[in-house]
Formats: sequence, C-alpha cells, structure tokens
Amino acid sequence: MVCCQDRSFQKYKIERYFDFLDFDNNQSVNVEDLVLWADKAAVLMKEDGISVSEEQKKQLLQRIRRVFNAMTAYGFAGKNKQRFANYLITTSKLPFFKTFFKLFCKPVFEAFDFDGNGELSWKEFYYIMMKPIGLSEEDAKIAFNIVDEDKNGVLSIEEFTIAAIGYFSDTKVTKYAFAYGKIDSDDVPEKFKESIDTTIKSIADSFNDDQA
Ligand SMILES: [Ca+2]
Ligand SMILES: [Ca+2]
Ligand SMILES: [Ca+2]
Repeated sequence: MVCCQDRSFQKYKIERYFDFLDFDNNQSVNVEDLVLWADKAAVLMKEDGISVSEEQKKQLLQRIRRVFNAMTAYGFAGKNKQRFANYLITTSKLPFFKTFFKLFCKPVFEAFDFDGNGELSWKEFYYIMMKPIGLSEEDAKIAFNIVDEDKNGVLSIEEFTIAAIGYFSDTKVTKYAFAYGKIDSDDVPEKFKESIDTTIKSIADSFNDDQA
C-alpha cells in the first residue's frame, strides 16, 4: 500500500544530506552555507593546481546558489532539518516527481560541471561536490563508481539524475543510498541495518569484479 510505505530510511538519507549542506552547523541551510561551500571548492581545486580566477569563483557561487534554490525551494525548506525532510518526502510522493526532479537536477549538475563540457569528471565530482561536504576520497570513489553506470569514467546528466532520484526517493535500501558515500549501518533505523550491510558487500564485490 502506497499510503503506508515506511519512509524512515528515506528520511534518514535526506536528513544526512541536510547535515552535509549545513556547513556552519547552525541547523539551517542558507546562503552563508553556500558561500562556505564555494570557497572550500575553490581552495581544494587550487590546492590541486586547478586555477580558479575570481570571476570563476563568483560563477561557482552563483551556480551553487542554484543547487540551494533547487534543494530548498528557494530557501523555504532550508529553515530546519524537519522542514527539509518533509519537503523532499512530500515532493517524492508526487506523481510527476521524476519529471520534476529531472528539471531540478539540471542546474545542480551544471553547478558541478566546472568546465561546462556537459559531463562530470572525477575531479569536478570530488573537489566541487563531495570533498567540500566532508566526504573522504575513498567514500567519494565509491559514490562515483555507483553513479557511473556505464563505467566510462565520467558522469552524464542522466546518470547523475538517476542516482539523485534514487538517493532522495527510494524508501528501501538500493545502491543509490551510497551515492554520497558509505552509510554506517549503526546509524540507520534498526530494520534497515541488515540490508545496508548486504548492499555494501555487493557493491564491494562488484568493484572487485571490475578490477579483475
Ligand atoms: Ca547553516
Ligand atoms: Ca566537466
Ligand atoms: Ca558514465
């Protein structure tokens, strides 16, 4: 029954993402967090020898603002964690959710596509999207491999969108639960612990197969 679906795992994932976005840990997601995000991304790229001009940094911030607008309905849902979770859960129940989320993902994808070539390289994914929100390189690699469905080493907007839809709307444990790195099974609602562990294992096995 659709009405009685258990949303606790979906809620857990959404709240986890909220914590990622709340850079200054003040329990709300707003423009100040985005400035910190864009700054961090620019610093990380510079550290890796990718030059970021002032103009590009300004552009990066503008683009990250689009992520904010899309994820928080122009600030409305960023006020606190509960509102953010309610907003995304409600949205995910709408019949036209996938179409809506595709529109939603486009500016987000473009924000991370620093060189604007229409795909996300590993560096764009790691330095702009994942490392600033606190993911380790190992976790980001797991995430990248999961999202890179056709294993061609770059992420297309379709791959990115499918993974985002999975992460934010799947109520059961799927591989897309790991699209923002490993989830510790101790943190999730009790009934999902076992499927988290088996999914982690099957993801690890599939990586081993790839390398074999
Ligand atoms: Ca904040
Ligand atoms: Ca790119
Ligand atoms: Ca790909």
